[in-house]
Order: sequence, then C-alpha cells, then structure tokens
Amino acid sequence: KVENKIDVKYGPLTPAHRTDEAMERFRNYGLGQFIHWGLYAIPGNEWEGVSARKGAAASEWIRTWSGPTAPKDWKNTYDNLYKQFNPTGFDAKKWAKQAKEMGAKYLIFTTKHHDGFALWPSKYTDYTVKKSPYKKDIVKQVVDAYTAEGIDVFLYFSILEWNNSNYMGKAPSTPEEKAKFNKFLEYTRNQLLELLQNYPQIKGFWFDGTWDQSWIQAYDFTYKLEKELREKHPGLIIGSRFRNDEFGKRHFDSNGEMLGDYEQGWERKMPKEFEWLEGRDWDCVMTIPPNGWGYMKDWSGIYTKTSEDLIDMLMNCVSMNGNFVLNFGPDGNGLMHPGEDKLAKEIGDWIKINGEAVYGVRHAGLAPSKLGYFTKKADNLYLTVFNRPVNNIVRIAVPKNAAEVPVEAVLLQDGQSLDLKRSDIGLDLDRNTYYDVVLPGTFRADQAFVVKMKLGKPK
Ligand code: JFZ
Repeated sequence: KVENKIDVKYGPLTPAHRTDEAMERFRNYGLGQFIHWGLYAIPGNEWEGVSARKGAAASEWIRTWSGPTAPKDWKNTYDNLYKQFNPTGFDAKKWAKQAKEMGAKYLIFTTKHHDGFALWPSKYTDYTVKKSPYKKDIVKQVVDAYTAEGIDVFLYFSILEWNNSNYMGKAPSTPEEKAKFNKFLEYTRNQLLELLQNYPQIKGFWFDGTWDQSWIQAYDFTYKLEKELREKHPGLIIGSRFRNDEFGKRHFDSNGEMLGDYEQGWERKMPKEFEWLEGRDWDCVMTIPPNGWGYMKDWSGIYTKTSEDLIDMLMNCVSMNGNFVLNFGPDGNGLMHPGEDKLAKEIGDWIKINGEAVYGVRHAGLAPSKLGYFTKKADNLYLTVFNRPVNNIVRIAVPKNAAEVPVEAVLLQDGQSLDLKRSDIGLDLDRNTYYDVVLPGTFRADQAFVVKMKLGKPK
C-alpha cells in the first residue's frame, strides 16, 4: 500500500470491486479453460523434428528461438506456416463439449498471439486465417460453440506483434517512428472494436504482450481505448495486464490501485496467502508442461502435471477467491493432445462429484489446514482433503468466539454422515476451538475428497 498518494491522471477506470452481474459471474466461475492455438501448433515445439529446448522454452515462442534447432530464417519459414494451416480435424463443438464435461465455466481463447496471425478474418491485416487453406473464421466457431454450451468466452489478444513492421519494442523517438507506431495503435484499436462487433457475446478481453516501452508510453491512448471498449460493451471485463499509468506503473498504478477489474499477474503461480490479495479478484493461468502454452508434440522427459496436481491448484485458488484457468494447446489439425484429453476427463469426473465445493464458493476465513483447502458457500463449509490423516481425524481449528462453528458433517461424495465432536486437543485453546470430523476406519480414498460441514451457532 502506498502511503502518500500522488496525483494520477491515468489510474483505474472502474471501481476496485465491481458489483455488477458480469463481475459476480466471474467470481463464481471457479474453473476456466485457456486455449493457445495458432501457427505455432504446426511445428508443435519442434523444428525439423528436433526440440533442443523442450521444457525450457515455450512452443508458441518458437519463431524467436535461437540456436541450432531454431527456424533458421523465420521470414521464409515460420511466417509461411499459414500456407499449411488447414486444421481439418477442428471441431469447435467437440472442444466446447469437452470443456463443459471438464467443468470449465469460462474460456480464454487466443485470437492473435505474438506472431500476429489472426484466427479471425480481420479487415485490418492480410495475415489472417482467411489467407490460409482453411479460410473459415475460427474465432466465430469457438465463440458460438462455447456460448451454446453455457461457457462464457474471453478473448486473449496480444498487443505485441513480431510480424508487424509498425510495431516496435522501444519507445518511438523519431517523427517517422512515431508515425509508424501511431498507425500500429490505430490498427490495434480497429482490431479490438472489430472483435467486439463481430462477437458481441464475449464477456471480456485477456490482454498480453503489453510490456514494451512503446505501449507503456502510449498511456493516453490506452486509457481512452479502455474507456471506449467499456462504453461499447457494458459489463466488459478487462484484467490488470492491459495498461499502465503515466509513470509507467503496470497492473497497479502509482498509488497501488489496480488497473482493470481483476489481478492478472498470476501466471503459473498463485498467491501464498489470502491476505496478500487484499480482497482483489484474480485468476491464475496454468500450463500442463512446466512451461509452454502452444502445442507440444512430445511430452516425454518433462514433468507434466497430473489431475491430482491440477485439482490441488484449483482448490487452492478457489479457497482464496481466485479462478483457476487450465491451458490446452491443440495441434495443427485442431485436436487436443491425448494427455490433455485424459486430464480433462479426470478433472471432470472429480468435479462431477465434488463441484459443490468448487463453484460459487468464497474464502472461508479460517486458518489454513494442513489437510487441504477450505471453501465456503452460505452456511456450508467444505474442506477438500488432499492429505489424508493417518489417525482418520479431520481436525478443524475455529477461532474462539466465532459466531458459526461446524455442527454437522458429511462426506460430499456419498452423503454419509460423519461423526463430529469437539476435541479440545489443540495447543492454543486460548485462541481456537477444535472440531474433529472422524472418518470411518474402513474409508479409503485414492483421490481428494470433500468433507462438507453445516455451520451453526456453537452449542
Ligand atoms: C505470456 C506469453 O508470452 C505466453 O506465450 C503465454 O501466452 C502467456 C499466457 O502469456 O507470457 C507471460 C506473460 C507475463 C508473465 C509471464 C509470461 N509474467 O508476468 O510473469
């Protein structure tokens, strides 16, 4: 927190905690799906069959790789991949159905990544899907299919463009550079208005590639643009990665105020403690491989996260009022990696049983448990147990004088009622009261399970 506030002209355009319907929906999503799809799906993390940088570099960045296995002359190699882009196996309805089965409530889809290739037929550039053998509008198919499944769609949009001669990483200095970059800004504005116009069902934008000085110094333009986008599309949700203030402060302005509707910096990481967030909304975006968002053909030799890992992260996020967004990188033909299919199925199977502890829940306000994660909804308290206690006792510390304490407990997966008693076994009885939920000795679990408790007045 900033002590001495200064005058910031280009601070937040929306309140720190929006209370409108769109934002309330966002808070209840719990689980989202990210999809990175573009020309990089064709090489799939390998160039000419070799991947010297597996796991160490992200496959969607292959155009910029250096070293012996890099695309030698990207102008004649990578930038021509669009001529091969013909994903005949692509079926947006199939993706949407899988996402729904997995339990995703929103999708973030790459309309255009850093390479600049647009998956919709943009009027403002030739470098789009329309020029590929596939031709058809991919963004439209995705937006329609997911919307039809009841999954909200957010569009990922990279500002940074490697393939655009008007884009520059540094601040434009000469009049020529300034003129070029102004053209780029107009182009960006046109594309964004085009996306809003073409796909009015979308709920928000997920911006990326906003770290270069050229963009940072365009704060007057970006401020007005954010305003315009919001006016054109009431309820639009934009994260903190879009713009900065006039002092170059990104995500948060110079007074520590969040820029945008939710904190968008939790990339392959999550906050350690709820308190760090100071009540802000946020999402955590996560890859299955260690790093890499686009398609990676070969998963051997690197650690890919298991469904147990991912469910653990999901519950960790929702226990701290965040959404967890799992990334998929379909191949050049439009098919998910078989490993992704497997994980989607496993997560979906788990959520079908335990989803009550995932959706529409909030931070429970209890001290963290070593056994797992607490979530809360109305007068229900959930503890998703990942570390099964060997003494079969799920012990819960409730602050002394709490108005509500656990009064009943069941196993969420089958509704069987569990013994609940006060134990007073804790070492800090001056501060906490201890409640013990006793698991039946015969109970076995090979995956995380949820203890659901009713809260009521202490007896
Ligand atoms: C960006 C992209 O470069 C990447 O390809 C992917 O699309 C990802 C979702 O976003 O990568 C980032 C951006 C920001 C951080 C890290 C990686 N960050 O703030 O730590």
